Amino acid sequence: MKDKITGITNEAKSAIQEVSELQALNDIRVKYLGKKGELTLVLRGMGEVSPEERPVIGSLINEAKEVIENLIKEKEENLRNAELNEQLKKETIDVTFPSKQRGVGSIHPITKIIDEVKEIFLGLGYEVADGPEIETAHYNFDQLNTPLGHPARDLQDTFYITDDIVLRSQTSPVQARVMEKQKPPIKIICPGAVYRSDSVDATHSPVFHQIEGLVIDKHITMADLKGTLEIFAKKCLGENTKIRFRPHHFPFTEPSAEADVSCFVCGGNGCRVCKGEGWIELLGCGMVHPNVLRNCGISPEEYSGFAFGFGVERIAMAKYGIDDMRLLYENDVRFLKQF
Ligand code: 2NM
Repeated sequence: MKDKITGITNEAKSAIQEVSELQALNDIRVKYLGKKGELTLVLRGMGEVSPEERPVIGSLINEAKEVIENLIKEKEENLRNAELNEQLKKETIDVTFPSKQRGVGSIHPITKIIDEVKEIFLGLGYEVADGPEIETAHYNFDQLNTPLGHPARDLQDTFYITDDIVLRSQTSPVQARVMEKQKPPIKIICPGAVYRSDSVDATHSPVFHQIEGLVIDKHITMADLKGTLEIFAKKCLGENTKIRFRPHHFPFTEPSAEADVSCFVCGGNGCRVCKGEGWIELLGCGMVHPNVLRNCGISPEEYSGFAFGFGVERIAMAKYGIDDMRLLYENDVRFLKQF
């Protein structure tokens, strides 16, 4: 009986030593310690053992059981550790491995111009205002002294959503909204997208960007307008830049003017960029029409103001020497990276 127990124990020991998988180890547990396992069978055979030997054999069986159980437990721990190590090895991250290179983007030239202009006017004490791109005809036209029948309201030029709702054709409705809400003094610029029913070509796009400025206070004159635009032109295009006004017409300003700047490429001698003129058209401007002030609840007897507006794309094209507007919307990174 003793030899049988020792035999089973040794057999179990070498089986446990050789096993290399958890499932097989569990089979060993069943084989030796299970309900029908070999040690259990020996225990059942105790009837054949003499009464005085029984306690001795009993404790030998228990001892053998404990030894096997401990060996299995130890092996199980070893196998689980080995499995974990194997998994960790597979999942190792080599932090020295070169990473995938992602190209760093760049600021779009349109955004760059808008940021520069904002910076200049914030420095002059202006605030930045914005408003809806889907506007009512009331704010886009009526409030701005652009009555029914005016060519700017034509279906050919403006995107109508209904008779009364349009995609804004300029950012001035933002200024009309501010004038209604805010008591003067008002000093704002309004950058943003505007929409006109134009076909795409090298100098036109149905969506483009504008920046408009507005100043309303007591005693504002055309001299303030001219001085402001001169400071702006110098800061934006270089300290040697000169400015000139030509008479023009806008429904929302009176008098109105277009302002040119001396060519920042040739300094005014004439070159490819200014087409030999020495001057480049910069923006439209004027003194805010008394009707516009009245429409927005501001007394033209008490207050006056100036306004100006320009297309951001046109400035970007002149400043960066871009000859086709479509390049600004294609978003080819090889083009955009140049600015
Ligand atoms: C321009 C040219 C001239 C303008 C006028 C106004 C407002 F709201 F005060 F009436 N905002 N912007 C204006 C004046 C815009 O863009 C070429």
